[in-house]
Amino acid sequence: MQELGRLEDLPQDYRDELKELNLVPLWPSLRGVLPPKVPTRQTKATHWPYKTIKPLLLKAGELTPIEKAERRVLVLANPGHGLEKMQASAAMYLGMQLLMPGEWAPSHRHTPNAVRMIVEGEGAYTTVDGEKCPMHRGDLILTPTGLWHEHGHDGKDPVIWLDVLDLPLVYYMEASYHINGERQTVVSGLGDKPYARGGVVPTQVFERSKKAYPMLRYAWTDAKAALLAMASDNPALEAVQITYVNPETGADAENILGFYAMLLRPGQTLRLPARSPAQVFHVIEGTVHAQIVDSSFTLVEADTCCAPGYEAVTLKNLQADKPSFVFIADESPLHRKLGVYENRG
Ligand code: GTQ
Repeated sequence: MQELGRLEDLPQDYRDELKELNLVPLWPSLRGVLPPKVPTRQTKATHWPYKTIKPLLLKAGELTPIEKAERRVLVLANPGHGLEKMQASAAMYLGMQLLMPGEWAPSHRHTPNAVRMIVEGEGAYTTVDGEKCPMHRGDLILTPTGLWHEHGHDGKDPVIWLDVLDLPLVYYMEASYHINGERQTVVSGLGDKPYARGGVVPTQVFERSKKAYPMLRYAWTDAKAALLAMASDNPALEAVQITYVNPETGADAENILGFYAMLLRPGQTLRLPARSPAQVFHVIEGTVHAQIVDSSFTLVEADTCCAPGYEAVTLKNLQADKPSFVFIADESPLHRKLGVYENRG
């Protein structure tokens, strides 16, 4: 490949003059911004074991009252991006959030989209756009862009969940902001129940819901039942996987990030092809080995890891006698909408 001219090759007075006029020569940086064949990725394969996060999160519960935190979160930051950037990948943010019994995380809305994957504890709920969404382990609850949301807890034990947001992307776009609000009035008659069975949707005198986000809570019992049915009905099916979708349109549940759940059969090894989006893996049930570039992680229940884009990932269920279940978040909807999505096999 042709060596391009360096900045140092240019006379200092010329460089100074460019700088003064807010001008930059492209050629010394051209290969940096358009590297050959594969993008430069700051996202490093990183593993965040739950057993290391939980005690520190509980400690945060003692150190920082909810009023001083609003959201009591330890961010799972990718060292490849620099911890202060608080990003797991280019577009994904991950946080582990703690709510103690009786606490309330006040109502706000913001431009980034969020989801929560419930990790541990009973009795908490999120109210989104007037809908009270109970939290049970493995449930996925959406708080899409612009919708009011607040968290409350009527139970006895700490509740912990994983937040996944597209905050890094929205912040990079200079489009990230929030608005604080009043406690929401819960509206009855909303909720995911009418959507709980595939193939039928609620209808008002032949009119379908016009809501952009008709379903906000995806119960793990339903997602798991779908995966178990797929696995038992199709013994030859290699990738037993579901996508969390908008049940009115069939599109991804949110606009920027994609959410999926996967069943790994007892002892199964599954190679996921090298695709352009970065991915996050979180074990809902079981024990899974993940091979990502040069890193290999043993993920136990509630562990989370991330993988850069353009790399194959191999997952192995370390349970020989039981399926393992993995929640996956990725940047696919974003890549597809922007036309940069690739599957390199
Ligand atoms: O629960 O609303 O991890 O606004 C980061 C920002 C959680 C939330 C996060 C948020 C929230």
